[in-house]
Amino acid sequence: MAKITSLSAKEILDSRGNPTIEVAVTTTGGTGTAAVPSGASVGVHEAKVVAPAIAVPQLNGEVAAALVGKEFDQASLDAFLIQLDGTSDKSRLGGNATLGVSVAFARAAAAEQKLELYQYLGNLAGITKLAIPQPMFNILNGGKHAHNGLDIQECMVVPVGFTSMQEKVDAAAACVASLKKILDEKSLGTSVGDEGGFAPTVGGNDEALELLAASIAQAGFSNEQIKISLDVAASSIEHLDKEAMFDWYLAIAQKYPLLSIEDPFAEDDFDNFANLYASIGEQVRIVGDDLTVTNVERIALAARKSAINAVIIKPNQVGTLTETVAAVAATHTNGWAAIASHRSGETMDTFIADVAVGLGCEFIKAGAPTRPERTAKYTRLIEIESMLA
Ligand code: 2PG
Ligand code: MG
Repeated sequence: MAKITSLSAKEILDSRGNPTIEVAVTTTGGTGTAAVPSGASVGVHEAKVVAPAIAVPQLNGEVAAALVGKEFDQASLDAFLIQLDGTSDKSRLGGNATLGVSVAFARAAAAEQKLELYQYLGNLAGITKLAIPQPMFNILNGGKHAHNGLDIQECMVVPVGFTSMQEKVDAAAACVASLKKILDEKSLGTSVGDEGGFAPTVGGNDEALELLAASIAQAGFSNEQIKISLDVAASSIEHLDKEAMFDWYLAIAQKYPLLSIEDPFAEDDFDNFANLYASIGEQVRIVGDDLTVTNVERIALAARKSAINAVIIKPNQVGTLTETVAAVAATHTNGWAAIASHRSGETMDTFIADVAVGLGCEFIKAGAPTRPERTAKYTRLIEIESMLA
């Protein structure tokens, strides 16, 4: 238990220049701050974001008054926040506000116990053997993160054939360098999207995959060393031709070293997810993000429908760390993989790296290895790796 002695919040800008919130919590024996990221491709079932102009005064007023002077552990704090909010989707205080308090408190409580955040989270989740998750690097951006005519939101390289985190980061950076060269040669443009990956003007999904595969090959890597993952973010695609996409997924699963496809269909289309899983699920991971929104009930629904075998874990989709722990546990109960994820609008806060390690996530995606708000997460993982050794 830790007694909260002060709580304050302020507005900061995220990597897109949009306002977001930073929360500071002090307990008797520790302090912690947390900055909250935000999405562009936001699922309709996610916890709601309350604008910082409203959330910050609520945090500094009502929430601080309710919490200061009281003793909590993580579970009782998060339960208190849920009750104080009083809605099913955190639309009164905001999932962004509750998460800011939840993570800032976790950091203060961890400091009080002289633990790193990932160790504190490992204790919460009951994970005894901590490991570094496999990173997925989004080096080619489309969809709502780029507005470059490419439907697919994220084309990722996944360096599986390497041992250390540093080697994986270096391999991804080598792919970025070779992709830049290819784009320059083809005069396709090397501006970048929200997550730091290139956002060239390409002819379509096939060309994007060809460019990605060429970047891997020209960097000198084999199909065994680097796999490919996609986040289609299908709910963000205006005119999704479901049949054509289904056939395309089957085709690319044959043609490329495809590790996973995230949100191949819209966020309530469990049936098409299930059809795709039945067709290629043994070979390619079918991943829920907008489908499952880090929510145990949505994960249970996906299990009943046999729709997926991996789940994106975004703490701000649900709004507290305790609910995030529960979502990862539900994912693992189904025998699926958990993929911790940043958001497209990020800050310099690296808590997602600690969440990934502490909760035992098999994978993490934190964008391209190119911009400080993205590389900060990978650098934190390198640091954690050295502490685990
Ligand atoms: C996603 C994310 C993060 P956003 O769809 O997986 O990459 O994007 O934060 O815009 O929802
Ligand atoms: Mg996604």
